[in-house]
Amino acid sequence: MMDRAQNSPASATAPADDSDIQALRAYLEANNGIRGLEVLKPGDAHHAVELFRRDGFVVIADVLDSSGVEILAKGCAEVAGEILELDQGRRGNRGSHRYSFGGSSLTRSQLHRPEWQMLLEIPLVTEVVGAIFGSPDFVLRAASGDFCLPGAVEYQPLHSDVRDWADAPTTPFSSFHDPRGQLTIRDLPCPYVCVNFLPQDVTPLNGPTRQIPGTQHSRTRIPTLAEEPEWMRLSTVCPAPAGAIMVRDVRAWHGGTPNVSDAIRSIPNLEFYAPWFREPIVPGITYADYQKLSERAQRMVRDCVADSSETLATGPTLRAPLTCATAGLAVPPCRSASSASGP
Ligand SMILES: O=C(O)CCC(=O)C(=O)O
Repeated sequence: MMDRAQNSPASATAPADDSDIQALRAYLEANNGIRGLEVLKPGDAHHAVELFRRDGFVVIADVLDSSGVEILAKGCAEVAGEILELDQGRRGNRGSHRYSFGGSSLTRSQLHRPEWQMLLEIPLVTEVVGAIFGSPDFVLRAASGDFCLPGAVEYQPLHSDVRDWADAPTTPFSSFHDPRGQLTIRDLPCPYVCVNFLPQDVTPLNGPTRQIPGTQHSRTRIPTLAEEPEWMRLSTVCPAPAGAIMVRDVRAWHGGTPNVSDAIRSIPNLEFYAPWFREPIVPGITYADYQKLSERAQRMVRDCVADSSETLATGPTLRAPLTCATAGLAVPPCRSASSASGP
C-alpha cells in the first residue's frame, strides 16, 4: 500500500464510521470483486488484447515501477489537494466525494503536469493500445482520470463515456452518426480507449471501478441504480496492485463504487482515439513542453498541443470550461466528454 501521508487531503473528509458503513465494509470485504479476475504480466500483450476484446477491459500489473508509482501518487495527491481546496463541502463533480482530474482542470486535462507526461513514455502502453487499434497511428484525446475520497459511500450509476452524435446544446463532444440509422457507436470496432494507471493498490474497500464484462457492444439500455442487480454492483476490478494499468473500452458499462477505506483512490489516465475516430479535442500541453517529449509521444499528442504562440491557463476548477479551441467551438455549458452519457 502507498504511504497514507501522500493521500492526506482525504483525511479530514471521511464521515463518521457508523454501523451502516461498518456493515458495508464487512460486506464488501467478503463479496466485492470480479471472481477469477486475471491480472496479466507485461509480457502478455497478445493475451491482453484478447481479454480486452472479450470483456471490454483488461488489467496488466507491473507497468509502473516503484519510482513511477511514487511520482504519480505524489502528483495525484497534489492535484487532488488543489481541487479539494475549492470544495470544502466535498460535493464533488462526479457525485459526492468523487472528482474528475480532467473535469477539474482549466484545460480539461492534466497533460500540463509532468506526472501525466511521464505516462506517455511507457512503451508497453503504446504497444498494447496500438495492438488494440491495429495501428500505431492513434492519438491522445486527454490525460485525465478520476479520484474518490473516503466518504464516497454511494454507488455512481453505470454509464458509458462515449455516445452517438448529439447537437451542440446537448454536448460539444460527440461525432459518430449513421444517417441510415443502422449503426451506432456500439457496433463499431473500439473507437476510444482509456488507460488508467494505479498509483495505489485497488482493493474491495477503496472504491474499485465496477466494470460489466462484455457490454462494450451492447445496445441494451444501461440499468439505473434501482434496476442494477447485485452481481453488477460487486463486479469490480480488484484486487489490483499499485503500478498496474486498467485498459478500458469506454463504451463498456462502468461506474464508481464506495470508498470505505481511509485514503483517496486515484485512477489517473490517458485517453486515446483510434486513427479513424475523432471528437473535438482541447489543447492540454504547451508547444514548449511538447518539444521535450520523445518523438513517439509527440506523435501521440499531436492533436493536444497548443500553438507555439499560445500560453495555456492551467489550474484547478470544479467546472472545467467547455470551449474547444481546436475545434473552433464555443458551446453552452453541458456535461464533459467523460460524462457525456454518464450520470
Ligand atoms: O472512479 C471510478 O472508478 C469511475 C469513475 C467514472 O467512471 C466517472 O466518473 O465517469
